[in-house]
Amino acid sequence: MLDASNAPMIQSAVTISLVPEARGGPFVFWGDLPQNCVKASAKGFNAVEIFPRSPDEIDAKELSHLLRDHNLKLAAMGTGAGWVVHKLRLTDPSPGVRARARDFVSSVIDFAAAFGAPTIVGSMQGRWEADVSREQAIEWLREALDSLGLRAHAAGVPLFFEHLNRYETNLANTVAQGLELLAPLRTKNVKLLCDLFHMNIEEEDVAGSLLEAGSTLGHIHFADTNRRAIGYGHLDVRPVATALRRIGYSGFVSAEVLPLPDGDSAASQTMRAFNQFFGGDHSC
Ligand code: LER
Ligand code: MN
Repeated sequence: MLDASNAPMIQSAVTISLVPEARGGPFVFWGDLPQNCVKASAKGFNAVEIFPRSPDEIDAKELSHLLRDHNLKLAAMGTGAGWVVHKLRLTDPSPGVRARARDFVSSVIDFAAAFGAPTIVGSMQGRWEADVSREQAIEWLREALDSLGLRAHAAGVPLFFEHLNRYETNLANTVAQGLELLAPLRTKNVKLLCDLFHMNIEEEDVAGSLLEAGSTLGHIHFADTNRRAIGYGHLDVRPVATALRRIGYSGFVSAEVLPLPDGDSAASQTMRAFNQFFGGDHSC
């Protein structure tokens, strides 16, 4: 999408978690999809990013009406519940668990794609440990991303791979490692999700790494250094916004942040920051 100056438009999104087991996690709104769509729209967000327990627990017709009635898009769907609730990982030593992990991600891809939305693989990447070597885990992860990326492609949407900080995975922590992981895939349909919170921990230069991601960047989790709303921490956002414009990024910046001091305040602060850095004036 382009604005009047022909610069690609970056759009805003806010997270809604439908996973009670993830309480304490970095999501702005929790439960109550209808009420939280009303809030997201009232705050001025372009889209919502939803984390379901399982797609079977969402009524697609109801979601479709909610998005239409509140003029919202579905920015993406997360698969974190695959790990948090169902203990599924794409690199689990058990072939049965790996197969169920793929099935879970596939079910989210199929559901989200009907809304034109990509699916995120983050925590479900797992980690290498015990009897599984790093090489073996990377091979399993690449195989899974290849087949899930092809499935998403057939459904007309990308698949997002999110590299995480060292406390959550030992497979891919940086943009460079994410690009190295994706490079040999047969499909080019897997894009990087860069979460500014993880990047603040792992990257030497957050803006420089976004430039390195370039056209492989598919999605941004818009979070400050302390995982609170942008502006409640000490991230230097200006070079990040400049880097996103330089690579012609036209996706969502999505608030995946702690609901502090409460979800409404985190959402309002995110929109203030969004308008400051990505609103009409592109000079900053
Ligand atoms: C987990 O820390 C995270 O950032 C999520 O987006 C992963 O699903
Ligand atoms: Mn994230």
